[in-house]
Amino acid sequence: MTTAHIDTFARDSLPAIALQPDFLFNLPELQFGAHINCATELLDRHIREGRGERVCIRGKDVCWTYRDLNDRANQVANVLTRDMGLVAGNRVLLHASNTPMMAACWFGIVKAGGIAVATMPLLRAKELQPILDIAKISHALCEASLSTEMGLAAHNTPQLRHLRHFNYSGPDSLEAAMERQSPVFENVNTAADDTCLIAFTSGTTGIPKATMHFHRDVMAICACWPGYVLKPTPDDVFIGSPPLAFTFGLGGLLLFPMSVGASTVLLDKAGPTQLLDGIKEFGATVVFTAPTSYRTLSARGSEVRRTSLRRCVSAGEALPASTRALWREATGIELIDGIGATEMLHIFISADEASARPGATGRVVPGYEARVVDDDGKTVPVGTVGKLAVRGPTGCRYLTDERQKTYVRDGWNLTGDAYLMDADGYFFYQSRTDDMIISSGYNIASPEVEEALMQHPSVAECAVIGEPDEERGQIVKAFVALRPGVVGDAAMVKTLQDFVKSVVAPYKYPRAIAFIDKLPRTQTGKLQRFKLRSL
Ligand code: 3UK
Repeated sequence: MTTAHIDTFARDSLPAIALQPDFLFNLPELQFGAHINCATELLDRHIREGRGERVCIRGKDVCWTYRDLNDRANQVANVLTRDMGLVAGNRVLLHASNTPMMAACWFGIVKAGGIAVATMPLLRAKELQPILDIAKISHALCEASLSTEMGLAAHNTPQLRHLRHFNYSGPDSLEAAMERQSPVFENVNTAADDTCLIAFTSGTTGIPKATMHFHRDVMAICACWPGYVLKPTPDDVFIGSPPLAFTFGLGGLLLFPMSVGASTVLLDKAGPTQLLDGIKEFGATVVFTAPTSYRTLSARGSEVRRTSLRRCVSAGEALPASTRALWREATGIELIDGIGATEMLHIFISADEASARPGATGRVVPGYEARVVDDDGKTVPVGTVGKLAVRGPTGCRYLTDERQKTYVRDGWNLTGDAYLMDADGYFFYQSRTDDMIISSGYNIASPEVEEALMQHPSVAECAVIGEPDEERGQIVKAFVALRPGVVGDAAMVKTLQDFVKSVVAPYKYPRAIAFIDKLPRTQTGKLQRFKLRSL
């Protein structure tokens, strides 16, 4: 395939073929030609096929049709290539909260053959800096309200040559530059295997890892999970909380709705309250958010019942069976759980409402293969805990990173999760492979103890870790946030310990319990167990 990239940095930074995972294209939907620009498929196609006047994106005071978004994305592409000297293959940092303009920028970059590197809005200069360096970013588009940290990071980055701000009305704004450009642009005819986005892992520790994804990969995730599990229609209205910088959000709130010609609502702030307000205001039918958000919102189930919501997707963290039950009782809706990863781009194990089973993430998504393996990479018997290994049309390609060898073994992607598979092919999450607690020789998965604790009415949230112990190697320690009005005293410790013993095997009970106000989480909503370990 002939690349359209003039700047070949991304191609030159791919892992050696021998270190890459196997890629499978075993579905009729996965037969791709040599050239794809995913922006052409997801955006221009709708206009070409007569759907230009349908609503595409809504946000605060904004309602854009497919044609509106396409015009703006074309103007961004013209600004990038004519004013800012972008050539195909250049990396463009996109630093913004979820707004329609951020989406226009994403498509503008991709139309121009650039590589979109979206970053979480709350990142500080110190966190933006390594991203600018690792991806060798030459251009940046930044929301004006985030300009301080962006400016600090840009200051120390000589290769960053062009920076423009948007979501404001100054004469030097991106919008002002767009006004001077034509809304017509001929999308660059990129190769199916040209990189179109670099996503940084939300990694809880260490140097961030940059994962590279092709135009083909974007089309592959649109062809697999949505069509087989979510089954959206063009009349669906998508909404949710994950940032577009997190591939869970990029897929769920931008790529998937657009792949079927549906509409999406982008909220720049999407805590549980704003999310529920948004669902009501925009008549949303499909929501994407994390387990904790469903837990919080279940207290307002009767309000949810009065909305038009019909599909609720949970990912990013294990979904406790108790949260699934709570949501169903409160709202009448069965959650769609799915495990995805930045390395895999999106969800590869999941179950729709009809086939969901409590405690299981689901079955492998069509297009993917999954198995549970031992340390030698051999498949373990049904019902045995081991490491999750997956492969499919997408997979891990770290940008020049030694850790490629850890994530990919013998063509399979190892996600770092401990799972077991039952005889029906359902996959049950146990823990992160490094979060298995070994106490007096017993293997104890933190989430199982957390699940038990969460069934107690006094517990709002909790997290369980292994604490070093002379006698037992490790002991189970729980951090518990109590519901308002409940007192965290010695009697409560005893109550919770006895409760856990009554729900799961007694040896799993937390020998130590500490009460805290709030659990430490990443911006993608993941629990930071390592922070608890250092408390
Ligand atoms: C964990 C889950 C149990 C698991 C993601 C959907 O979370 C996403 O990507 P990340 O790179 O993290 C990947 C890791 O998160 N995880 C995610 N979902 C589940 N564990 N059940 C789940 N349903 O440890 C995985 O290895 O931040 C999720 C779509 C795109 C994504 N990038």
